[in-house]
Amino acid sequence: MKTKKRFRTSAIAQLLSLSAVLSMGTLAAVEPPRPNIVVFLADDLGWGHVGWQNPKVKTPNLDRLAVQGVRLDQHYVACLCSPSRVAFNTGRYWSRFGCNSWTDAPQVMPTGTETVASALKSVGYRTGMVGKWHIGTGLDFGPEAFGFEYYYGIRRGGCTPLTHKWRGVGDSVLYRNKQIVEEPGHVTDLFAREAVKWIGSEKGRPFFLYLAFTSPHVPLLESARWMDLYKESAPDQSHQLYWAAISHLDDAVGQVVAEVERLGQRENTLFIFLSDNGAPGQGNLMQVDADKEAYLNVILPGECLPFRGHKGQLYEGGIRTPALVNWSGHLKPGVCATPLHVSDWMPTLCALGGYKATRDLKWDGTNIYPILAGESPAQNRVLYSKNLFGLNRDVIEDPWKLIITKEGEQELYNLAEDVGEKHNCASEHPEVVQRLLADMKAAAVRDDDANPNRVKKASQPTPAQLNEIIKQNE
Ligand SMILES: [Ca+2]
Repeated sequence: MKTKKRFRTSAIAQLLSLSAVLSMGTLAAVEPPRPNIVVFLADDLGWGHVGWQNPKVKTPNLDRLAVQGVRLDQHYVACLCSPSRVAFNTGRYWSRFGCNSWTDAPQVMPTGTETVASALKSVGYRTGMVGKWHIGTGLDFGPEAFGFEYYYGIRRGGCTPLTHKWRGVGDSVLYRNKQIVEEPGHVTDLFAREAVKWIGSEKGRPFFLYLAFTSPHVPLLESARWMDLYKESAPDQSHQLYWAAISHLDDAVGQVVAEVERLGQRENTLFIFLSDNGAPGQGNLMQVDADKEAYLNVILPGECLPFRGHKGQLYEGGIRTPALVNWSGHLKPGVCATPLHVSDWMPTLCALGGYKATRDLKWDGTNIYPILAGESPAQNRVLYSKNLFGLNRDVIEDPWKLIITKEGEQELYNLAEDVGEKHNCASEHPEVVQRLLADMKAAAVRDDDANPNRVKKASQPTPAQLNEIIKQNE
């Protein structure tokens, strides 16, 4: 039975507030635990493509974390790669940085931006990143510049899984710190190996590991070990390949968890699993210019049932992705139905790590640990998002969601009654539309206040050009 970590009566909320006030003196004297933190980020893994949401998909390691942890039923990200990553790392909406779409710009965040890694490092954490950065391809604007002591991975949008090249041509795009490396192996296995090695490389300091997989983003190439898992059960080759890649990723997650257990750190370690956007619905060959015959020529799944839409769209399928948090012995198993946002993790992890900002970091996110722990009622908040070069926007205020499309149309949905976003009720609730438009306008005030690449509006693509770019690129 679902345990909703959302308090529905004001009486309970008042009681909790009162008890919080009464116990403040006691709480203030208690040192908070400082857990190790491991964040797994999948790339293009949509709703309904993990085992705990769909028994056809074999993800035993993630399922264990989900069932024994807190499943986040309404966790929002951007509809594309780079924006979600900016928000996770900074606690701010991506639009503050002008990062409203995928980008291979050398710099995405201003030098000196406080990130989860730099904050935790400043309070004694060991910080390591393995995997896809994608928020600044320049060597001076990579993970090393934003608080990570160790880095192994790729700085741009993707690579071929076995040759580790952008679109399969040129040099390797795999780095260890600032050195390009060439080594054999599937990128998912290399990331697992590197993460496991890094975790055990030092004792003493608590650690923060950010493991951002390139999978199941195109191009996918999986061996028989993973493909055979779905030989009989997948409805088609597209699902067979996508799910094989996800099971492979799950195995990497299992290796990291096993290493943490081996080191006796299981109860001292908080695990988070997220995906940066919905299922792709894109051609597997889209980013391959060499050895095309090695890859399955299929369109990868784009359905994120029961939601509408997929990657690149603001419907739930594009921005509401599988997510969980697990901290054995600290967080009770259950389901959190509160709307949460990827920008919430920085304030949350900073609070758990004992970091206190000495200047205003202008966070849009908020510390959600009290909600996850069932200690605090859900907040009534507005979640704002600007996407696809700023051409489409949305605002969510439970249960309402207003989308302004790139054509300028208004779409209003009541997510509590219509999670599939089938019925645009904007004309039935003009007052809600007006309120949410005002919220959107207020939230947009700080957009671009940390944008190192200010782009003039005139240079942004038109909707027609945009559709073409989307088709050609991601
Ligand atoms: Ca992605």
